[in-house]
Amino acid sequence: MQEHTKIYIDGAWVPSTGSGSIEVFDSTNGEVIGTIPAGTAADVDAAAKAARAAFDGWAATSKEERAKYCSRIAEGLGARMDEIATIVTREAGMPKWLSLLVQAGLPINSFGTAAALAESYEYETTVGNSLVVREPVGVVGAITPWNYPLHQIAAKVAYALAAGCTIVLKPSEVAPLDAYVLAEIIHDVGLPAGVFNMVTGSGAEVGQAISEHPAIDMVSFTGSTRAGKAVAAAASGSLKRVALELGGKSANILLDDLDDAGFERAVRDGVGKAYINSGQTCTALTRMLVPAARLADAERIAQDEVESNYQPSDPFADGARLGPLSSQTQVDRVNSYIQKGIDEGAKLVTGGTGKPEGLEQGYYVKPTVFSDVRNDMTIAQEEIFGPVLSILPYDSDDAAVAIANDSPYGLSGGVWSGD
Ligand code: TXE
Repeated sequence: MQEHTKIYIDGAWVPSTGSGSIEVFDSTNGEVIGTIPAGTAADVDAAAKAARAAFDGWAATSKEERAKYCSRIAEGLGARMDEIATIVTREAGMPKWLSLLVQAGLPINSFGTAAALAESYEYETTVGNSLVVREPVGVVGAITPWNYPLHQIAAKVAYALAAGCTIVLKPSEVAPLDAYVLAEIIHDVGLPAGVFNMVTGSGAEVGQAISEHPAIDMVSFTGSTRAGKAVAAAASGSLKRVALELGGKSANILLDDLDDAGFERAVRDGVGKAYINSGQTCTALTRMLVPAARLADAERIAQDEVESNYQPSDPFADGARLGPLSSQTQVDRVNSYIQKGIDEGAKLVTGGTGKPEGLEQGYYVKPTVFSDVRNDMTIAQEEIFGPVLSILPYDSDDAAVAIANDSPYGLSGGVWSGD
């Protein structure tokens, strides 16, 4: 049980001005594993002022100095990898062995890459008789989600620090415990006060306050489309820069020139690319497009792959491939999409609604495959964010491309060919 009672502002652990707290749940059994302060707009104001005050000094540091801090943070994360992987597996449900590589590994990589980039980047270039100078944007607000919680934080914080920006971070209230590890490491490496600040709390209060705050020059957000729109609207009042990374409904096109072995390999790989992190991945390839003549083969292979290799289990168990989702809210959301797929007439190949057998505790759902999906069905248009794969038949390459592009999303994509 981790009871956090402080937030991090101006180089110090301080209490929130509010009195509320938010519970954090263990995805494997639904138990409370921690609490964090429900921060307030006043906390964001204090953090933004600290970041503003620290900005001129931090922006003026040498690139070597900024690289040194990023490297030290990477080392600090490296020393606590196992702890980070365990926390994120509890928060988000990814199998522990994979969490070590991805959830703990990627943040180390980000800080390491940022260190190298800070040193090698050309801040000044000459174009004709002009000198182009690249400067840090200022104070950056970072609002992050729960699916790859520390990776999403690192992917914003590391590069902002390297560029000479100062930061106000709001981690996801669903998966905030890993962010405390990072803040502790940042404190231990002695980053100058005010360069990094962390206010925990809800999106509606803390996220909104960051998006609105006039002293914050840019907001970088990853999360739902709904919240992204709220961030962009709130940010417009101060005309700050906004970077949004929202969802996806990406297509994986299997072309008709694949031989049987290639087709089987592509279908099995495609299941994995839809199911990684229990489908809680913005780039998940959730629409598999197959030649109509091979639809039955695709169903048979996908069913075998899911039933042989992707049965849900405790993510800490040996050989775990598919853990739970991150919250009861997501379980309800994913089950309601599965029900919609059934109601709208898609063919249920495997899975369905409800709890998998023997996994009544925790946020587990049944790994599901639908076939004969039409692209106008809800399950082909909306992001589900669970282990739910839709297989769609197509008649020609052009038709496949048209189906792939017939989506409000545009994040990712895959193509398999024998050539
Ligand atoms: O995310 P939220 P939710 C998608 C995915 C998922 C759905 C719902 O489809 O099923 O979103 O997830 C903060 N102003 N993705 O509702 O709420 C919030 O506190 C400012 C895809 O749980 O968007 C958290 O820090 N901030 C995505 C962050 O937004 C606000 C990853 C993300 O949570 C806010 C997550 C507001 N008004 C969900 N409201 C991806 N791209 O990978 C919330 N937040």
